[in-house]
Amino acid sequence: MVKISRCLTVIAMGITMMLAMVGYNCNAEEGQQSRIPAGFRLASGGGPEPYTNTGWASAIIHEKSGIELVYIPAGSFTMGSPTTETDRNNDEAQHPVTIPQGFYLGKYEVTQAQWEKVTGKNPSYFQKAGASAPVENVTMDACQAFCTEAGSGLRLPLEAEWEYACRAGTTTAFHYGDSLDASMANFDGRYPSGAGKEGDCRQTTIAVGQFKPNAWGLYDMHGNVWEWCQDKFVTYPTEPVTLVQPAGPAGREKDDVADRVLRGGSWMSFAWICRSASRNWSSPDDCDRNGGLRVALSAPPVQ
Ligand SMILES: [Ca+2]
Repeated sequence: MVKISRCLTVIAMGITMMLAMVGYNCNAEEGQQSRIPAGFRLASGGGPEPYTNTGWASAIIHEKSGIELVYIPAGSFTMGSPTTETDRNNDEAQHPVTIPQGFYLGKYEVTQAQWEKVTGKNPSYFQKAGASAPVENVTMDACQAFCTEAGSGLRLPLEAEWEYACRAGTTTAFHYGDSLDASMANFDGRYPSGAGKEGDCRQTTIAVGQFKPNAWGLYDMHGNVWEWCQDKFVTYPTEPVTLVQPAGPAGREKDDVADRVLRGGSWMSFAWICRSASRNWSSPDDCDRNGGLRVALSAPPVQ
């Protein structure tokens, strides 16, 4: 009996250790279990993600930075824009993309306060916009370093992850539909799209999260600041792509200055530049007051 009891105790300890290794915690509020990555806690109201039954939490907060991320389910989508889309560019050729693993993406752009909490500095041009405005004036290299310093596997999203998450199942020019005006996003409202009404250009970044989110709960995917992606700016393939999602941030060789991708448009962009499929690029060591970031985190299936 004693032997059996000890044996059961050892098994129970083993299971506990295994669960701890994958960050499997209990969401007391919901009475449901959610898998939470190490270095994060469950966000208020977050239970198991409702899309693909992986057990990963639907929303988590990074302990060190306070950054909140939401779960984006695995799936397939058509990347790029149809030739019928108004004001499209010819670098947006449509092609099928499969996102094999769910992942987390920042609910908001990284704010000035979050950047300063991790790095001790605030390089932003628009500091008067406040601590809740997105950090800008950051190079892609600085964003990679930020992710490394923040730790816990935070990284920049891949371009395909970004567009997939922005669309959240939509096929229109914006996740809102085919119209965009200054009541829907922070961009140069003098140049709206579709049925959007002409408005003003705010001429500054503003605090994140002031407009409606998309279907997956992401804010400011259109406008406010451009968002750096991890990969190089390349011509799209025509054949289907299955994404290889990285486990963490990637640096670059010193002499590798190939342009990197930025997405979503900024406070000074016209609406058509803020479209879901619209692409921008810059050298990884360039920065200006239009460019910031949103972080991602891989969430692979647990074996
Ligand atoms: Ca943005």
